[in-house]
Amino acid sequence: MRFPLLLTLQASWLTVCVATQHYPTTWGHYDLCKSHGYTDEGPTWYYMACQPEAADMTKYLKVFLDPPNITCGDPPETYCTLENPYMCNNECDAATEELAHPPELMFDFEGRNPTTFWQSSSWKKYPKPLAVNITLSWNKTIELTDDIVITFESGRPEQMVLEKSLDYGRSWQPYQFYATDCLDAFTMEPKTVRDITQHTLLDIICTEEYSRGYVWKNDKTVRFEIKDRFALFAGPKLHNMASLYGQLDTTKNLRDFFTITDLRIRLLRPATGATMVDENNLSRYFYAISDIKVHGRCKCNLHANSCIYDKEKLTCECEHNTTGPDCGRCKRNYQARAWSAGSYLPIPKGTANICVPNSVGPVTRVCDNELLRCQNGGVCVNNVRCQCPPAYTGLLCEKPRCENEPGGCGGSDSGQASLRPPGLILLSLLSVLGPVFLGEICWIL
Ligand SMILES: [Ca+2]
Repeated sequence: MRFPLLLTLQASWLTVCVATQHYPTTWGHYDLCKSHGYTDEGPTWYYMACQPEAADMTKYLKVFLDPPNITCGDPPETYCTLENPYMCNNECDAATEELAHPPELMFDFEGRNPTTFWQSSSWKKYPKPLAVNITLSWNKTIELTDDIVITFESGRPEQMVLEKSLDYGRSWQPYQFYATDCLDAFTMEPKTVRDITQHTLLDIICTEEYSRGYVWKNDKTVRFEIKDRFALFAGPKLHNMASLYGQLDTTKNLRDFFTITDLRIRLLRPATGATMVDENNLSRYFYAISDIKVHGRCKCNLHANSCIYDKEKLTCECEHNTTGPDCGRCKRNYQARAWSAGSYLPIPKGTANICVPNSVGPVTRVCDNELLRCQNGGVCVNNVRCQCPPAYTGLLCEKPRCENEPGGCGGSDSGQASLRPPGLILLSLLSVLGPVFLGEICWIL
């Protein structure tokens, strides 16, 4: 998963080093987290959160079923439809490729007709529950960026739980409960994602939205709504992603909510389409899933904008002198201050939180001569503050002083437009693009 974006960034970087004389030719690592563009006033930098591109994460998972022998076809079995007990032409035979329904068919390219799907053996042991756990493991922390969508080829289950793990499957928490009758199945009041507010976003609900029986045959999907939850902060059309990222930057619980290492789909009761189970024809009852969508990105703690898949493992390509699978610690000899995650917010509000060489000594956060530069001719004093020229103020001398004066900077002699650092112009405009869902670029600030 080495993304073309990285190459693009490096290419534009080379161009820009030549083109913009007032920037030195060495930027250290932080330059990988900004890209080059043009405005009417000339070249500019787009600063972005240092994170890999969102992608289809089903390419990188391992799937485990429990019980392991629950897949149909060994021995071969014939199934009837739920709607019509006399229509029994669904044959499953694990030894015949065209009639086999192995788990990998939940993740192959869909869009063909007929669809390909995994199928369980039937409910032969009724009334003992037909329970199946499907575990998806990435062996890497992933941040979800879009809805999880499970498409059932048969009726949707009458009871199901979607669970997540943040510690590689050692412990599990529910994400959402699904049932035809939430009170009966889980003693929970039925709710929908529309009942959730900013204050209750972390609440786990039971929903009846995705469990209607075969009379609603055309509706085959079960969903865990990520975008609707994002919309509570970013607005209905996710036009204000900056607001969401501001929340993510400061609220660990919220970040963790969308972060997983594993997902587990617990199928607890198949579709029956009726109150009574037909014990004379149990081959009508089974699970079949044609597709599972999981969209997300490697979690790299905002210290990498690329994630590679090598030897069946995802790894962040860490920048900022960080290391570890999630860039979760400073490299050896770069521990002059405690490790900290990067920021969704651009300099000067946010910071790359670069790990600092031991030789530098304790650092207090504000500026250095190489990476967190004072702007507009400001001079960094002892890494503690920027000494600004008279026309500028702000932590990194990023603000024209005239902005605070009566009449603002409208005067003809302010000269701010041409001196203003490239990269801070147009940034708020670009932030509305909501690049989590644009696919090709990291989010731009
Ligand atoms: Ca499929």
